[in-house]
Order: sequence, then C-alpha cells, then structure tokens
Amino acid sequence: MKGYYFITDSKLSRAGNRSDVLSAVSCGVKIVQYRSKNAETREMYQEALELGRICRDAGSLFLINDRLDIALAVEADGVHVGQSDMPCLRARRLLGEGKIIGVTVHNLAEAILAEEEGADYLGVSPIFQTATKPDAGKPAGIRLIEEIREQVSIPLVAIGGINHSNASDVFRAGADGICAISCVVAEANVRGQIRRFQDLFEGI
Ligand code: TZP
Ligand code: MG
Repeated sequence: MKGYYFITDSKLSRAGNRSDVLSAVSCGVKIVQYRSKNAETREMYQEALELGRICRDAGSLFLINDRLDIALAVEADGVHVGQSDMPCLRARRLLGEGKIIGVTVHNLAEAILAEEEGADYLGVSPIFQTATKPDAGKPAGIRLIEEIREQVSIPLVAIGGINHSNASDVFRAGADGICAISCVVAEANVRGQIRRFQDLFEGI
C-alpha cells in the first residue's frame, strides 16, 4: 500500500482507462483500482478483464471498486468497499482469505470496526474538498489520518482532494498510500503526474 495508489475515472480521463492504467503500471504503481460508476455490467466485466490482464502482466495488484461480482468474475486481487457497499465480513466470506479487501472510512469508529472485521487496508476519505465524488462527505482533514494511525495498525490510503501541494502533509500525518484522481487522469501527462507523487514520497 506504500506510495501512490491508482484509481480509474473514465469520465475525467483524457486518455481513457486503458492508457491510464498502462501509464500507472509503467511507473511502477503497485495497486490499481477499477472504479466505474455508470457502466453496464457487461461493459464493466469486459473492461475489468482487460485492465486486470494489464496489471497481472505488470505484477501490479488489481482491485475492483464496489462490485464483488465483477471481482469474482475476472479473478481480481480484491475489492474496495464503502460504507454503503457489501459489508466487509460478507465480502470476506465471498472472496476468501487470500483476497484483498479495502474499506472506505470517514471517522475513527468506522476505522476500528473495519480493522476488526478483517479489512486489509483502509481508504480514509475525503481528506480535502473534492469535486470528483460529490457524495464523499465533509472533508476530514489530515487530523483524521493521525487519529486513525494511532489506533489502527493496517495500512491507510488517503483520498479526496489530494494534489502535489498537500500530499507531503498527508504522508507525514501517517498515510501509507495516497490516491489522487483528478490531478492525474485529467492531465495531459499522466505518467509525469504520477512520478511527481512518487518523488514526493521518496523524499519523505
Ligand atoms: N472516494 C473518496 S473521495 C474520491 C473517492 C473515489 C474521489 C477522489 O478524487 P480526487 O480527484 O483525487 O479528489
Ligand atoms: Mg463504493
């Protein structure tokens, strides 16, 4: 979970998901999450198959947002679920012990519960204001990362409004990974944007 964690967003992407994922893995990104909010199931399945192959060939982990059925169908490495998605305990039963489950949390209580329920890592969200996910909720600020870091031992991936100016603060607060969507996929140089995050991380 260390470093930059990539999430697809075909709506914001300039170059498309396939190109973005190729860029991410060519930069050495170790985790790619396929997130698609509007596609039909068949389209999602097909795209997930293709993106999953790219990740497997590159030696990167491939996770699916929300959809356990798609994760099972394409034999992804795991899922990422939110507070209104499949409960972590049930997801674990369906996926088995060998798969990765990430859980989005918005406060300390959710974080402690997710760890107890066997999450492999937490998505701490949203740290800052973001237009990418309108229903993300009120920004928590980096204090939430510090608070969760003190009480929870699984890796923390911070998300929401993260850019190259605030990412160092997020790492320093105790995040293992960061995810930034709009300031990567909506830009012309996706690899360059990812590398800038990786350089920040190296410097800490
Ligand atoms: N979950 C919480 S905030 C968010 C998601 C998927 C969107 C983050 O996007 P950005 O563009 O990095 O703020
Ligand atoms: Mg979700």
